[in-house]
Amino acid sequence: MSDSSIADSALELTQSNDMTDSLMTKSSGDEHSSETGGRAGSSRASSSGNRLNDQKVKEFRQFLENHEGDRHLVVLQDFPDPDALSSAWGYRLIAQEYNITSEIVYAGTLSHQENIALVRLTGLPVKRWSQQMTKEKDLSAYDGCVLVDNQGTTTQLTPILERAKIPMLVVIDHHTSQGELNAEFIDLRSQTRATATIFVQYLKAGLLKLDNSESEHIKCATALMHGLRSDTNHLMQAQEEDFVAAGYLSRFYDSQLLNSVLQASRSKRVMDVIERSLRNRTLQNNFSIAGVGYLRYDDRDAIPQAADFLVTEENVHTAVVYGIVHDEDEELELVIGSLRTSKITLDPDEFIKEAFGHDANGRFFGGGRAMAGGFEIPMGFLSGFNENNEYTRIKWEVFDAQIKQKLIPLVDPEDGMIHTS
Ligand SMILES: [Mn+2]
Repeated sequence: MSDSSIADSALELTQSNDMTDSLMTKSSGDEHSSETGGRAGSSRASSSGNRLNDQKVKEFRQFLENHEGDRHLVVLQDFPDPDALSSAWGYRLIAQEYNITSEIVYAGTLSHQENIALVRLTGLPVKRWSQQMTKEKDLSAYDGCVLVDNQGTTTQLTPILERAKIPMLVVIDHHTSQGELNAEFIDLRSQTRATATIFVQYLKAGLLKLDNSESEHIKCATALMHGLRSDTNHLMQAQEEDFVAAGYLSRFYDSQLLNSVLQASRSKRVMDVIERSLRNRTLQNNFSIAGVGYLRYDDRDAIPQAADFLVTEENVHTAVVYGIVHDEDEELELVIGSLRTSKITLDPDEFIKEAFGHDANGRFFGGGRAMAGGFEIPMGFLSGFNENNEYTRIKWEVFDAQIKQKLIPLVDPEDGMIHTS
C-alpha cells in the first residue's frame, strides 16, 4: 500500500467543514424551504439548491448520452463505506440505462462487519482490486474511470490509473474539494451530507425509474437507504434533502433486508480490540483515551468501533482509540486512531489537526467532521515487523507515550505534564 493511501481517517478529514458548519447554525436544509413554505422563490437558497440539482441532472444526462456503450471503472476509496458502495451501485444502474457497463472496485479492505454484510446480503456488485492486480490488468479496456464519494485522494489506485492514462470521466462527491479536478462531469456538493442523497436526487429526476418488481432496484434502494443513514448518523444529522431522499427510497427499499444488514455481528477480533480498549483506557477530564497495541490491517475498523463504544461510558464525552496497524502484504506500519465525541463544542477536525499537526509536506495526519475524527501516522523508518518481542513492546510503548503526549495538552490544558500510564 502506498503512503498516498488514506482511509477512514483521511476520509473523516475531508469531511471537515460540511457537517460541522451547519451542525449548530442554520442548516442548508433551508434549501428546500420554498417547497414547504409555499412561497416559491421566497428563499434564494432554496431555488438555487434546486436549480443546482436540475442543472447537474441535465449535465449528467448529457454526459451519459455522449458515452453510450462505454465501459467504466467506478473507483471507491480503499475502505469503502455504505455511502460509497451504495452510490456506486446507483451509478452502475443509471449508467446501464445508457448501455454503459461499469465495474465497481476498491483496493483496500471491506473491514466493517456491516459493510461486509451489506455487500453479501444485497449482492452488491463490487470487487477488490489490489494494487498488484490492477497493475497486471489491461486497463485499456476501460474508457474511463468514475469517482464516487471520493476525489481520488483516498484510493491507492489513482496513480496506477493515471499512469495507464485512463481518463477521469466523472466525480460525484460530497466531501470538500481536494484540489483541482479534471473530469467531464463533476458534481461536488460539500453541503450535502451523503453522496447517496445526490444519487437519490438523480433517480427522482428520472435518470432511472426505480421499479418495485425489479429485485436489483429494491436492493440498491436498500443499500442507498443504509448509505444515507450511515453518513447522517442514523438521520440524526440529516438535513431536509436527506429526509426527502429517504422518503423517496421508502417506496422501494426492503426494511427487513436493511435490518439484517444492521444486525451484522462483530467478529471475535473486533471484540478483542474493544476489550483491549476498555482495559487500557485512561480517563481524564471526561476524555477516555486508549491505545490497543498492534492489530492486523484487516481489523483496522475495530478502532473506530472501540471509540464508538468508549464514548458511551458515563461522564465521558470524548474517546480516542489508536493502535499500530500492520499491513503484511506491504510490510508497512501505521498508527491509526479514531476520535468520537458527544461534546457539541469540540470540533474533531480542529482537535486532531492541533494534536498531531502535519507532515513535512504540510499534509495533516488527520482531521474530522461533526462528532468524529481520525488520524493516520506512517511509522516510516520504524515500520516493519520484528521477531523480537521486547523490541516490539518497546516500539509500542514509545508510540503510545508519544500519542498521549500530543493529546494531553488538549485534554487538560491546565496540566502541562506528560502522562504515560
Ligand atoms: Mn459519504
